[in-house]
Amino acid sequence: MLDGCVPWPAELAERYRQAGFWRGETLDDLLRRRAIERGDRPVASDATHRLSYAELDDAASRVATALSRAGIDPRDRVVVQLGNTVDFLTVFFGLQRAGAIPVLALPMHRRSEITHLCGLSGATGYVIPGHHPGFDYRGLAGDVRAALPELKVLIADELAAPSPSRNAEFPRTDPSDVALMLVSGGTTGLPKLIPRTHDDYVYNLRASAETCRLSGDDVYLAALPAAHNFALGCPGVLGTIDAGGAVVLTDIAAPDEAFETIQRERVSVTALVPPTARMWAEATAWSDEDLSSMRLLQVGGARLLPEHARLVTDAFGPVLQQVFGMAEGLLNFTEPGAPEEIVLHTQGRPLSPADEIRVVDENDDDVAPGDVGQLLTRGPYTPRGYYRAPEHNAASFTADGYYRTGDLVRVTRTGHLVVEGRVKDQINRGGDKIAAAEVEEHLVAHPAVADAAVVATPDELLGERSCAFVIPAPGVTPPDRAELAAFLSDRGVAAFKIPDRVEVVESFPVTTVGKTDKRALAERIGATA
Ligand code: OOB
Repeated sequence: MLDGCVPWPAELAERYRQAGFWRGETLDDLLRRRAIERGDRPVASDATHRLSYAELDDAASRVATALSRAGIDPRDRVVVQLGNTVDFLTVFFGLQRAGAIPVLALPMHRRSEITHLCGLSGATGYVIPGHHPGFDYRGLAGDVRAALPELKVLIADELAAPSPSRNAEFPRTDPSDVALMLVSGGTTGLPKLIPRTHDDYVYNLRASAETCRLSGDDVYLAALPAAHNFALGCPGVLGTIDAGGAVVLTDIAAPDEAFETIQRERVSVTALVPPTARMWAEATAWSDEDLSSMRLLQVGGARLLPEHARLVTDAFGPVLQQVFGMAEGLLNFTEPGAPEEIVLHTQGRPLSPADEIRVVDENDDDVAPGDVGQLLTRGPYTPRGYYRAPEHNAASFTADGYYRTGDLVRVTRTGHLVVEGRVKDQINRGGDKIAAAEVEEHLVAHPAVADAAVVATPDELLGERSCAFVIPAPGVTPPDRAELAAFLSDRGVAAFKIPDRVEVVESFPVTTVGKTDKRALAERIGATA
């Protein structure tokens, strides 16, 4: 495995192979195989492009050839920042064919995040869209290159452009090596990278597709960013391609547009975060589009309240599937057709028979069955460490390789998980994850801020929003939200991380061990909101 990664123990890896979880197949094998079997069948479309399996396969070869000409070598990391367009897939599979490793940044990441991801991954390249309505990615790339002058900036549509020269041939990648890196939601200063191997990720997407009973007849709508694990491989765009189906990509999740797309393309499966699912459910009341092709509506990324789950089933029929997953691996699904009791009130059951789950107290002792505790997990698609992060790994994984999810769960008698809260210092803003510490570090860089503590506040629509408590530096005018928002934007912080609310205080309440008592702070907001 690539240097800087933590491999699974050899004995366990052998067991995963023996049991057939790891098939020795690469993501490139997957596309090549489907291209032979399904040639002219449609694989992907967006607002302006439509590709067949054979065309995607060919585009992947062109991109791989162009990457290699640009000096991208096998095992090089390449940060990819593309929205939901066909280019996302041609670049993703082009990198696979060239044996390079996509590092999947989110479209909303900005200078601060991208510079960090390029630096941490040691990326040699950074792929951006050629044209993007509403945001200047070339300008962003210029800013990033100011910090990392060696970085090669590559334009997605130029990579995929037809070329008269012959496509290069590339050696096959080792299936036990890293196929891609996902960005973690993060709990500490800056996002971490999760290396996912071919073996683990092919299993992840194929097992997800099986659980969702995907077939070549399915049409998957990617309305969440394809760079996010949920829409990428759970089963997402990759699971759909593996099943021989078709993928429709869009950056617009608003119901008017999405419903039109569902009707036009006969979409059968999609994945949403809870606030969008609720918006869609409400919108069915006044829409007259034919949505009868929808057979599976996945909702995950943040807690879906039972009353909102009910809204969704009332609006769309019995198509709801709750998904509790994480970029770090473990996925839980409610089974299609499961009783309402399960679909409305639980976040699903672990995907794999080899997923190991522990629910523990603060001493890492198992809680009594059915009690709430911290979820630990390991298994065939849950990596053993973040990339180049030994110190962080020591805190995020147990000595015997369990990942500490930071989620508080209980397990029902049927083996389904219910998410009850979390212990990690993170805000879940409608599915977008914000590491409190990351935002705090930016805030204290402001000359008028002596200290900062960022907490979640309840929100009717998003579930949570962020509130920054700040202690002003002595003798200055305390900064207000507008001032701090502008400051964070200037520092290149993604917009969703900018605190929704700022409260100026003289001091922070402290716990008995002298740490900032964030729970007490959050309660203060609860009282004044
Ligand atoms: C998904 O992945 P991430 O990496 O953005 O976030 C993972 C975290 C979980 O640890 C949990 O705190 C929260 O998001 N979460 C949920 C949830 N699904 C995720 N909390 C409550 N209920 C749920 N259904 O969010 C993700 C990855 C793959 C599939 C689905 C979601």
